[in-house]
Amino acid sequence: NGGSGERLIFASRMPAGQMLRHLIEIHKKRLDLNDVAPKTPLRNVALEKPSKSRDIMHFSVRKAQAVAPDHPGEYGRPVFVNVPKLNYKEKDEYEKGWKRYQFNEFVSNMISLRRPLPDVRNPQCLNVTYPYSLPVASVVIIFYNEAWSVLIRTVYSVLYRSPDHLLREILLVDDHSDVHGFPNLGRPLEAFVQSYSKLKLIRTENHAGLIHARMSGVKAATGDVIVFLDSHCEAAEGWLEPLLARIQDNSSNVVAPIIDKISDKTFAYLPTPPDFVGGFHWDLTFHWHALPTYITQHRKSTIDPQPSPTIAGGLFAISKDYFTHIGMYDPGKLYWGLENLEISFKVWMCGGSLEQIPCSHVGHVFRSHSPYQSKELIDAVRRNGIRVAEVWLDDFKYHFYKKRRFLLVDYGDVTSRRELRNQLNCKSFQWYLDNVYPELEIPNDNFDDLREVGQIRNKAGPLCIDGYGHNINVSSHVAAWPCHKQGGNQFWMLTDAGQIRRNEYCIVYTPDLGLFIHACNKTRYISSWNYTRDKHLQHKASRLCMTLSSDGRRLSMSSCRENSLQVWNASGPGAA
Ligand code: LR7
Ligand code: MN
Repeated sequence: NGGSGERLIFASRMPAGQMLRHLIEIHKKRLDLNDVAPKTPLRNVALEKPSKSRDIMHFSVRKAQAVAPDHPGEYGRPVFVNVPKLNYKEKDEYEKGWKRYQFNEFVSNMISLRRPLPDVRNPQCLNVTYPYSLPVASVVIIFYNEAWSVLIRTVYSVLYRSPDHLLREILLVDDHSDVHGFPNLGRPLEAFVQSYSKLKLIRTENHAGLIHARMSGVKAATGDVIVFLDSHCEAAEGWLEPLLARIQDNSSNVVAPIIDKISDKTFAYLPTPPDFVGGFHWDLTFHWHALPTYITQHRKSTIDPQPSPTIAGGLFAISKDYFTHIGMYDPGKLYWGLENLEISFKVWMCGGSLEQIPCSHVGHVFRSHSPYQSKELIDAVRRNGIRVAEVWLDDFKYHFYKKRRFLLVDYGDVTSRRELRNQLNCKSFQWYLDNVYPELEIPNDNFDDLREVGQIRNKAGPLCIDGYGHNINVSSHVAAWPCHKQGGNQFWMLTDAGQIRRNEYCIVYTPDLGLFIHACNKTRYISSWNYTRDKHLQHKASRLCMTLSSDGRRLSMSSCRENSLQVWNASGPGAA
């Protein structure tokens, strides 16, 4: 493995605490080459270099020794910190770590950057041999404001647990981290990268999110296969060969390792239970899903690749050519989220397959909160979801919209992504559900009879039909409001049968009560409308037309005539 990581190239720029940590690392590296447990306990390292100042790391290490007899975290053991016993400075560091990263950075800093891990593989994996010659990997690790020890441990795990001839490079893609707030990620990281010939650092010009960062990595990659990892992972022994071998079998196999859990609290390495693959809920969130019996009962061996309806998204390998062929990720996506389902649906529907490989294990730090929650991020997740739905879900997208309570956002233009789907000759979402994910329960709403879906906008001005609530049968509850393109109360489904409905509720009219919203099933007579060729909404029973008042706030019914106040554009899917 190239380069000399032991040179103290950036020592002078380091604060004292980091410096000592760095020295300890170097010391340990001499001891634990090839990841065998060091013979000298870390305690001695700390004692050999007594710090003159009250160095934080020095004391942390000593505290750690008091609770863990060996090196902290070796073989994936949990590290516990007796927080009340920490001194003021340590406590401050402990809390800051949690706050910044939403995991226990303090504990991570106590653990060797190259700790050995338990071998959690199915014992049968040890009998498998892989060809020497396999496609060569470029590992793409994207990061944003990542903790130093966690990031470097990820890099080391790849560097030292991948056969040299199968690892072309590790591309670290910095999604425009805040190098003032996270100074280690500035020049110290550059110096670190320079000391290993296989490492490359790419910095994106702005903070565009993980989807774009991954694509920058792919563009720079020179290997045959791209392997994506999050920046808080540990690749386990033998992780790479099974992934590459499966892609060598067929370049349209997209494969994920088993993702073990690294505890956000103790950094313990915990194997995941076997036989779980990726699924999703109709709100388009990812979840783990037990392998159905029709697979577990018919497979030859428990270490066979497991077909998986979806992947978690962060950790997978894909042939670079195949990834390019299927159009990578939708570049209209922002920041974070839903790229996992996009790639999942796309791979299956466009002729590839998605598998989890039982003999390949990588740990990932699972945390309960995201460290970068913001309004932009929430909007991005919403937008990305609608883009996935509009391109891949066909009419099943309405199940998603319903889960979202029809709350939509402006999702931009998806024309080119739909064209891509046509060009690639991809199958329907119905096919995907029937063949890839038959276990998924489909809500029993009927979305087969839709004529127009979305907002209903008046021709005279930017006002839309707005139902304040779904189940309140008061006439004032359907009105005209400025169109907001967010769906919700302005989201309607115009059906072939002539109902204007959202969920089970319809716009109805009686001369006595006026316009209001009521459960559709009991109101067929008063809830039927004609959406005429000149775009009038004509109520069938009364023959009257929906009319916007000239002050633009109220809706009323009057006899049909040629008047833009009676012309309604009910067109375009989603938020359009
Ligand atoms: O703006 C950002 N820019 C980034 O580069 C935000 C994040 N990132 C980086 C970040 O440093 C990390 O390396 O992107 C990576 C993923 O971000 P996380 O770790 O906050 O995401 P996550 O692990 O909580 O979420 C999962 O879903 C995401 C949806 O977009 C991504 O696909 C993640 O890669 C994915 N993680 C996994 O699949 C690991 C297994 C988790 C599960 C289930
Ligand atoms: Mn992650």
